[in-house]
Amino acid sequence: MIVRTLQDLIDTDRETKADTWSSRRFLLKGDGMGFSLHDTIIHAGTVTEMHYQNHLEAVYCIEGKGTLHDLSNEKEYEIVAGTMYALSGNEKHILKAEEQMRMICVFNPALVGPETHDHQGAYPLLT
Ligand code: 9YT
Repeated sequence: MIVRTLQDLIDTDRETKADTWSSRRFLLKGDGMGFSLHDTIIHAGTVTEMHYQNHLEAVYCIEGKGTLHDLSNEKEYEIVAGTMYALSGNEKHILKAEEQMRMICVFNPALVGPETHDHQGAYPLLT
């Protein structure tokens, strides 16, 4: 069994910081669960373009408010606490955070640890 608190992750190698977000990674590939589980803060007033070409991601918003723009079909969605989105088709997308947002993110396959976005807004497939 694995038991961790958010405090166990902060300012360790399980926290990855980018300009617009900070990702605290509860579960990674090495934990052997087959997915990774993150508690991610999206900073207020930021715009992040992402395109996870090598991973499927589900995102559950538990705090804050923003807009999700699906660039594959130009649809826009309001994202508030209690809303989930799943990038089931590896959709390229833009997240605009009107307020600080807190998201629970699940990645399949699991991230290994230090991944951050490349120039396309993707994570590399690490082994
Ligand atoms: C919502 C989102 O995708 N934010 C970017 C960070 C990423 N999800 C992560 O690694 O936690």
